[in-house]
Amino acid sequence: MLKPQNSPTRELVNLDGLYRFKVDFERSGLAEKWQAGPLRTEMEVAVPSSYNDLFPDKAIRDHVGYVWYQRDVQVPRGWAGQRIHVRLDSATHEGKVFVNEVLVAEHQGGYTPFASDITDHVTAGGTFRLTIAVNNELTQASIPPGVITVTKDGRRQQQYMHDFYNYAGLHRSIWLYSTPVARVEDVTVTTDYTGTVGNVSYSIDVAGARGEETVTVRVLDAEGRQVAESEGREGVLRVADVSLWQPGAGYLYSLVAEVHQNGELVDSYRQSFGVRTVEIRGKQFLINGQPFYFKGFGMHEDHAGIGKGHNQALMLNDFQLLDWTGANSFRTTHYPYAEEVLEYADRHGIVVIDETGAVGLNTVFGFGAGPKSTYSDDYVNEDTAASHRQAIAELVARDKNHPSVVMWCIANEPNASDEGARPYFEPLAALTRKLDATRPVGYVNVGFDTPEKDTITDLFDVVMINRYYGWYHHHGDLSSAETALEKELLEWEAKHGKPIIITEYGADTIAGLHSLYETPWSEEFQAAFLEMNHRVFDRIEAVVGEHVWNFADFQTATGVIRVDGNKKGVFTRDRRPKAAAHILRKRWSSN
Ligand code: GCB
Repeated sequence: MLKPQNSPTRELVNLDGLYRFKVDFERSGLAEKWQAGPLRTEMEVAVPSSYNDLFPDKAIRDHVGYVWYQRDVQVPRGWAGQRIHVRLDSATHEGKVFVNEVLVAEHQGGYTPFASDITDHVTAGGTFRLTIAVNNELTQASIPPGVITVTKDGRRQQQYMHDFYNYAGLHRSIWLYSTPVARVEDVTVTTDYTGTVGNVSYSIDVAGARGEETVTVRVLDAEGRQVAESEGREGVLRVADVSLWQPGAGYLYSLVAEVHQNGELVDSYRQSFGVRTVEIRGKQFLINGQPFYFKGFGMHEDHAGIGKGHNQALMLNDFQLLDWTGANSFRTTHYPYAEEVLEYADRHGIVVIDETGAVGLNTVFGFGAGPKSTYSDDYVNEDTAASHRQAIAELVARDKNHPSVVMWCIANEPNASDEGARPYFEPLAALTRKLDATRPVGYVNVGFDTPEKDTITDLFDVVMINRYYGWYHHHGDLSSAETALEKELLEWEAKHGKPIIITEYGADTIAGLHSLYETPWSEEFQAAFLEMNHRVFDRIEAVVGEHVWNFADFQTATGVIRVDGNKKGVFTRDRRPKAAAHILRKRWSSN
């Protein structure tokens, strides 16, 4: 799915800002058609942001159901004769979009964009009322899944099996944009190279065509010089003296796709891409034929005040801190991040493992009185699978052209040992490969699904495992933890003979808590914990990466092991370094 842009033939208006806001406590908004007129409310809310932490009101923070956003929108006068679209970069977790009273788009899945052609409902030069109903409910039919329970006194409560707060709202930008009638609808670019020549395979989808359109493509280098051109909706372009996209050096080309009618330019869309290859060979992960070692973090889109709202300044600061630690990569735990994050990674040569929102497909963590078995009618069922297929398809559709993305991760810590796991995951792994044959596919394994119990890792290209020896196992005993971790890693290596990435390892740490005895929760313990893990990783040939959990402290649902959130960050939530950050900087900057 193409990101909207300004081009010689397209215009883009950003609709971020303050919206009228109403929480649908009585769950009556849809029946009463709140979209039919101005929302009756004094409240306003900021877009982009999570709404949860903006108001000093527990009822709003804990609300389970719809909230409503509304604003008036002016359509530029010059857009007469064009197609006019509205796009939401995300609505978490479900969005319904109304233009005046008409429902123009509905979308499930809180971390991928959706758009609607609203030309028939608006007029160039006129205004319309944009209303968006956003639902934060997680059910068996959503990714991530969840369960809603009702207390004896009638309060609805959201339960979920993942360890981050269920922030909701309009976390990313809203756009109004114009396109020509006949237009570039999609662009797919895949690359490799032969010697010094880059091979750029492309395919262009055209929408709204009458039949006589022609398509041309041009490749521009980073300085804007044309280095290749071709005609037709698909083909292979050759780029001489190619500059590769490399980890640490994100060289980008642009492919300009143009649609012509009777020799006249009608649409122009510019897609950036990098020329690089990714390959698994034996126990190695190769980028451009060179072994790559992942150094970095699992992260979260999470900040005080704005929750999961995207903010360019905070994003930039996170990237600067990543760079300061010497990290070369991260995983988009546990959902697709804002596209601006991937664009930054593309430009700066940062390697990304791109993950769907499929987290918490596991009842072993316990749901109170909830479902006992993961793959069952009352938890992960055919509805979940359908949403999971959609989540994978939308992730690939959105992110396929990002050179920074070197691998798809289709789930985090699902139950991989129950008999339902293989029938559930086999088709999903196959689907991902069918949608994109150029990138390895993985899933992330949970600690209790050991090499013996796991039934699905062979379906994937890389072994990705989260291991907490010294924290959840052998808590505080780093010596026993070291032995146990090494033993298990050797078992994975022997069983699969594939590269292993340690996708999570970490210890909760209270910034400022110090200990002479390396006591858990102290900064000294976190540092010693990481050093123990690193000693083991360095002894295992198949280990090709280490992603610390987590980059920064983050908010979670409250729980007996969560004091104002998860404290495994090597930075605090306001991005101050704990002692461990210096350990990483030393290790990662020196090799
Ligand atoms: C995990 C999960 C992650 C949690 C982490 C923890 O394995 O993947 O989402 O936050 O453990 O800190 O327990």
